[in-house]
Amino acid sequence: LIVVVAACGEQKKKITYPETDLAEAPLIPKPLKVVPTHSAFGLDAKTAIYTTQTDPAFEKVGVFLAQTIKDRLNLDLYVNGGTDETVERIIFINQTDTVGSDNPEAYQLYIKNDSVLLNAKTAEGAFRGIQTLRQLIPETSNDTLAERPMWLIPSGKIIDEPIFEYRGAMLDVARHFFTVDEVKKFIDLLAYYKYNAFHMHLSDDQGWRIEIKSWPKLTQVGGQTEVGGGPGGFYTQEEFKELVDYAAERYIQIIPEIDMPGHTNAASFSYPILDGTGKKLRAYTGTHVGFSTFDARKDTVYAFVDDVVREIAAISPSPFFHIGGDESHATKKNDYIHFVEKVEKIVQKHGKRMVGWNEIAQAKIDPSTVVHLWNEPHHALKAAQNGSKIILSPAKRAYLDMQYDSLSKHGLHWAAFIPVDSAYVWDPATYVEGLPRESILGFEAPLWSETISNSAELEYLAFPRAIGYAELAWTPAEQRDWESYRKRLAEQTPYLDRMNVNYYPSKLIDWK
Ligand code: TNX
Repeated sequence: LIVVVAACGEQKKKITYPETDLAEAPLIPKPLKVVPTHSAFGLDAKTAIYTTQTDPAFEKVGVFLAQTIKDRLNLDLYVNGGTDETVERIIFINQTDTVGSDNPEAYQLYIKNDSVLLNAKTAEGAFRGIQTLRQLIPETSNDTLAERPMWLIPSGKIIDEPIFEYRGAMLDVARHFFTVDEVKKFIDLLAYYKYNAFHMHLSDDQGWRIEIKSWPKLTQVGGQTEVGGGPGGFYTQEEFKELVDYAAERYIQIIPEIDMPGHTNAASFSYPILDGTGKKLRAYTGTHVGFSTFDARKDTVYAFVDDVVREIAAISPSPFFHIGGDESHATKKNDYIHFVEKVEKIVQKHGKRMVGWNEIAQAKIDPSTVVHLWNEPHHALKAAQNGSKIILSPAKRAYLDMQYDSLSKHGLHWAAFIPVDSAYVWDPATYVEGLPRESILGFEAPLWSETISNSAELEYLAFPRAIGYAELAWTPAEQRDWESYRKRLAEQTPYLDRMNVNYYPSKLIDWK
């Protein structure tokens, strides 16, 4: 490879690049450190991508980059191929242990006239780095600088790594079902902004969305309903695996959630033996919460949970399994605690770390269990004192299903109206008073789907706010600034338009 770099170094024709400023590039999330050198790398048809080949994952990252460049610019770049005649410039994706950080997602970019060097310790870090590179490719090429069109990438150095190890978004596919393709499109958008976790809310009162082979009626019956009376739907295990793989190629883990012991009407309606309400069961397509519960004193219920966790764990590489546990208003408190403690053992038996909404901290949970804060900080504080890590999703600030304002077409407002600025101008790390920084696993933006049922509606609520949340979870608070952010956000329109994203055109942003 040294040879290739050297060969490329001997430029055939001297090009006079226009002055650039890497520090002004509209990158989101904003990188930790940017040092501009005011020249450019000319991405063109004679650019080749080389990667470290001792780790095949690095070559895959190179192929991913080549594919995005092909889709967008229609340039076919070699990955670990090409000859002296076909290669004049290179992008080298390099595995190295010396990126000056222990963070597995850290990367460094050195952008010069004839080479881009992307250093990362892991393929995951390299993948985050190529998102930065993608964001630096300009909309239009310069067609007069050389014999071929060149897309000028501003030169300089970027040193980057995230503040949070967990940067997630959630989609509720239970209230309304979203197809495999709709979910993939959302994952693509999340990957571009360096998310690394996608939490799927797979069951609720209104629907059960994942095939469980040992309990087939869950999908045959419970999968056929959704809010408003639509047809519902579910993922076969093969389809779920397809999503897991698709996300994994983007270094995003999928965290499956089966919500219990409340939010379980669809399961109990499919298998009445699970029910703990004693009331007459019927399919539910409304939007109330808190009326359903499993029978926490029945062995069959735990045999059921064991089967469900076992089957999902087997197709879910994420170390986490989310058991929900929220709003179990129809479960007696003692039963609830008993349930959470028993289910934690089941989750652990199948090799996973339990995650649950903040109510689970009422039980005696293991320090390895993660508490997902949404409404009651004291639960999270108590769990943190006992050693648990916390995922932060405070509804007033982080819920993607909250309306922007009273005129918003979709969404709810029980927690707050969340305009684009109030979604951005706060600090997750200090939001919960008294919660130590070491206890924070990360941040997640949940999107509940009572009021949305397709990609366009999903995107109206998620974008642009999910873009700002990506920055809250990646960039240190001292480096975040609303005025800088709103300018960079305005520059996302070419990407969002190219991706056909139905974002909400907030008046707070001077969209390009
Ligand atoms: C509360 S947040 C819920 C969900 C609803 C959401 C709507 C949480 C753990 N439970 O069941 O969908 O509000 O915003």
